[in-house]
Amino acid sequence: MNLHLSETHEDIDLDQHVALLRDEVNARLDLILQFLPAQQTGLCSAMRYSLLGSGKRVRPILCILVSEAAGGRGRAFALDAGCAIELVHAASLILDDLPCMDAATTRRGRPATYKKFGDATAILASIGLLNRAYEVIAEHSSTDDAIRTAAIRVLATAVGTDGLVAGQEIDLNERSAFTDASRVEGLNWLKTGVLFSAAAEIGAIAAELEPDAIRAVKRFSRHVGVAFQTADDLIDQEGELQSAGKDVRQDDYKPTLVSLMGKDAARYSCRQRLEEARAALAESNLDGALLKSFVDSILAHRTQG
Ligand code: GRG
Repeated sequence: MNLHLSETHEDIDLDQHVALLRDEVNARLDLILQFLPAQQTGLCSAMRYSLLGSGKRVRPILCILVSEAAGGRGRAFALDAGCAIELVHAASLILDDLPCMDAATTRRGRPATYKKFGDATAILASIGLLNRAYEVIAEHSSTDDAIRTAAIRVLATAVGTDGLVAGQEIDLNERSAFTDASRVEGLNWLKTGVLFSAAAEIGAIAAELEPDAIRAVKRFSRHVGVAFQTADDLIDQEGELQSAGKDVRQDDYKPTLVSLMGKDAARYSCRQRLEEARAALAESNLDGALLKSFVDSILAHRTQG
């Protein structure tokens, strides 16, 4: 679905627009993982199972909304690159659930990938999704090489030793000793913030924004990503498996902002982050009304006391 650019953002119903974006992303993800009949192996099934479950698609929607806030420039690329980010996210969830990591049994309301396909196929499916992600961006031949290269670089950095893998290593092997909320926030940045930031930055790159605007978009998404992880920690403590669609109370023996500061202070921290995000968005000079409402909508239910 394309945003009708003649409409002002105030005229657009956010929920309806986000629902249409989610449908558009889901349809694209399905196409991205179409395999030829000869390739229909357990591995391909595991990749589709992990990707095409009931994810909220927050990261691709963020990527597309940034390009739409810039007038829709580069939107087709933002859609595919956003989907690539969702592939990376799905790859990370497969690994995170493994017995050697979080040992979670349920994801998106159904058995974790390793529970259904076994550990080995789950690991291979994660690697398959990760590589398909880079392929999707590289294949977008109607987009300039410089834009595709920049997007791949941002995504690779987000996955690597300044991002997800570093966050996961710290989570598994260092976090238990944390007593300081700022160290937890640093970890939240690596585990979750970087991928949010990559999504928004790639949307900005797709729209060919000026460097100052890209920096403001990155600041905006950094605050959103860190707040999202704190909200996720609140879900872990307050949610139920049924509504969360995944195991809860996984963090009972881990330091989180919630365990170190208490629920009210964690909520307050989310609200502060939202304020910072709004300020950064205003500095970007984008038409950010929908972005702001979207971010409010994904965080609001957890940040209210
Ligand atoms: C090599 C890709 C790769 C990763 C290796 C395992 C790992 C390092 C990182 C895991 C990081 C992780 C699981 C962070 C948690 C992020 C998070 C808040 C997940 C929940 O996101 P939602 O709520 O979930 O967007 P849905 O299911 O809606 O997509």
